[in-house]
Amino acid sequence: MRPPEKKRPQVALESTLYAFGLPHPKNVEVAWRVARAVSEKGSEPKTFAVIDGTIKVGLQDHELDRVAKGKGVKKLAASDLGPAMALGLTGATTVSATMALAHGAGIKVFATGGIGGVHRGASETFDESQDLWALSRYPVAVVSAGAKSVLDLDKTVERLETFGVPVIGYRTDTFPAFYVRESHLRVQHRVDDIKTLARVCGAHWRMHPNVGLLVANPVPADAALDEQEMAAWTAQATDEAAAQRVTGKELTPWLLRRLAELSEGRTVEANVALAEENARVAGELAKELHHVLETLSVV
Ligand code: PSU
Ligand code: MN
Repeated sequence: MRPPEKKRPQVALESTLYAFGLPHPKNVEVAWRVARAVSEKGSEPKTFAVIDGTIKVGLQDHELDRVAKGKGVKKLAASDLGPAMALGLTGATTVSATMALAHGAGIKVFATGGIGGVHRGASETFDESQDLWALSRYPVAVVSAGAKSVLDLDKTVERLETFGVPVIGYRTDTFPAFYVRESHLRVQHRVDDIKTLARVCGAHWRMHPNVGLLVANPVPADAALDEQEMAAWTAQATDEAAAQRVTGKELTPWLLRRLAELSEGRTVEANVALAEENARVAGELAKELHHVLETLSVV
């Protein structure tokens, strides 16, 4: 008899990035590319969504298609999961929802584009992403290109600290600014290889078994956008959103769409490149973590 096949380590992927962050039909292609990037590193990609009230851990082609088209698809944060299940809704999961579900499914590593955070003007609007709360609540390592640069990055980093979420710069000394490789914010800890990154995750969970980690992985250099140009577009998009009173769940997708217009599609290209890169790192990390968690005897 053949020995049972060894389970491949899994990587969680979110679906809001596709449904609300990238245009159709490009988003379907990107979803495939991101999943392939995980597979090529020897891990198994699992894209999360809620379809007609049922939680999906891994999407079939027609399910991904439905979510990517976005029609009748809700944007679901962690707090929306219960209502979505009970009410039979269909929705894409954000970072917060995907962390909650990944944790439930026993998946320790998750790749996204950039997390949500504290929005500009938050001292007035109080708009802070549930992603920050989820990071403080679920023991999952989230690989992202920092937080989306439409946010107030200073305040986002402060919140991560308040919530006790370690931010690990992967091959970087500064907190990446999503489309831009660097920011003026220094990370507390820098790690340059996957083995060490996995050891950091393992040790963190020994100390804090219920808290996530943010792995900050800069956009690849050849896809990065210019800081000055990005700052100008972001300021314009933010002002327009405020003038049009775009708030709540709509704000992040609205800003991403507007930046794509202003940059003539360049932000979309950068977003795709960084999402794929994060998937590669997450794929490697999941494999390595497998060994670390096996050998780290948790007492
Ligand atoms: N990363 C991207 N594009 C996105 C997102 C992440 O490259 O659209 C999504 C994530 O799902 C994240 C959400 O959780 O944006 C944040 O939304 P909000 O600011 O409303 O919490
Ligand atoms: Mn919000």
